[in-house]
Amino acid sequence: MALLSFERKYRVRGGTLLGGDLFDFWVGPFFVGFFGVTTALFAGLGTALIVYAASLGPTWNIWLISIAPPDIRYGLSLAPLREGGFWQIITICAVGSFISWALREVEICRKLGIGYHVPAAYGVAIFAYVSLVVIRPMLLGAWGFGFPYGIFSHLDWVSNTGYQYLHFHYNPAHMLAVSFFFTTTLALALHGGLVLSAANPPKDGIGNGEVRSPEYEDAFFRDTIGYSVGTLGIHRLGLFLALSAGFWSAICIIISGPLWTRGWPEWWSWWLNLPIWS
Ligand code: 07D
Ligand code: 07D
Ligand code: U10
Repeated sequence: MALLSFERKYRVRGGTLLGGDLFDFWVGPFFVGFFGVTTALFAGLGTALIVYAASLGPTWNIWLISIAPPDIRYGLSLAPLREGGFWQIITICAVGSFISWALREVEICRKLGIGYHVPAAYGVAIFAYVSLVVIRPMLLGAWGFGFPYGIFSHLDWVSNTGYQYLHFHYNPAHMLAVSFFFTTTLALALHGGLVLSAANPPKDGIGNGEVRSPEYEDAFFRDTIGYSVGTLGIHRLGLFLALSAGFWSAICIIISGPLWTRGWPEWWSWWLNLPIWS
């Protein structure tokens, strides 16, 4: 079915979680819904606050604008607007709009009668963000442990936080996360390559450019590595790899400080202390 006639068929009422029929409509290509409105409100307010806080700062240089969290001495209390309070309200707006966006995705899934895999996956990204600006700061007792909202300043935060633990690469959860990120790109490159190779075969080769079926894709990997994970399986694997990358990222930063306060290389002394060496 062509996309436009499909849209006519499925663009009907129902499936919303909140608001009933009130916001059950589309604006151009966008489904609105109750959570579209809350997304727009949170994102609009958050963006306006970023622009306003930037207007008070020393620069309009897009790379250097930075809205910092409060000083550590404010602990978990509210800070004055210009001393981190903007960061706190912007964080509330960000969490509000990310969660609204996920719930809007859920409503769209319900309308279409498809699974909730995409919003669940986005939930892992939200978890990683919340682990940085809510969970870890709360465990450490101050909002000041969150990262500043600025393009370069957030990179400084990552570097400074990394060196606080001497050598962040020795964080075992960071190792898992990094390996899952690398594996995700490997899997997507293999999958994209394989699908295109079957959909776009050479015109002058065996088969004269005729599009190949999934059996050919299976056969390629059976011939190469002795096993094919299958056409549905590669998508399950891809989702698992990508979500694991985000999940272990969240874990690696939550445990840095709340669980382990020394340098990460020192954590590995358990290995040297195993009784088998003595
Ligand atoms: C391609 C989808 C489109 C999204 C884009 C990002 C904004 C920010 C805000 C001026 C893949 C839109 C950007 C809305 C403008 C202001 C105040 C997604 C795609 C194009 N980072 N990070 C970037 C964010 C963290 C790190 C780029 C956000 C953590 C490193 C962009 C968050 C840590 C590097 C950006 C976030 C961290 C970057 C490209 C939130 C650990 C880079 C992002 C909300 C995760 C790279 C100058 C990209 C860079 C980069 C945005 C969090 C580390 C500005 C929104 C604190 C090491 N980050 N980041 O393509 O070039 O994402 O930085 O958590 O090297 Mg970051
Ligand atoms: C948090 C983004 C969430 C985004 C959301 C959506 C909008 C809308 C609108 C475009 C999690 C936002 C949407 C704003 C935009 C429009 C229209 C994603 C998030 C909800 N590291 N490291 C990681 C590597 C080193 C350090 C993660 C590699 C050094 C610290 C990942 C290397 C030191 C932290 C990772 C390396 C160090 C990390 C990031 C190599 C510094 C973290 C991915 C090759 C000296 C962070 C949860 C991530 C983390 C993190 C990779 C090096 C420090 C696994 C490959 C040794 C302090 N590093 N790192 O988390 O775990 O994405 O955050 O050297 O905090 Mg690291
Ligand atoms: C995949 C796939 C597959 C496909 C695919 C894809 C994965 C099976 C079939 C998809 C993949 C691609 C298309 C490839 C490219 C994608 C990427 C590289 C990922 C990154 C994506 C981007 C960078 C694009 C990001 C763009 C976004 C997020 C859109 C931006 C949208 C907006 C600004 C509008 C947002 C909509 C909202 C909030 C809800 C509805 C709201 C409106 C329409 C606005 C109007 C609002 C109202 C009516 C409410 C009132 C609001 C008020 C009052 C608030 C105002 C307040 C103020 C203060 C301003 O596997 O194969 O093929 O294609």
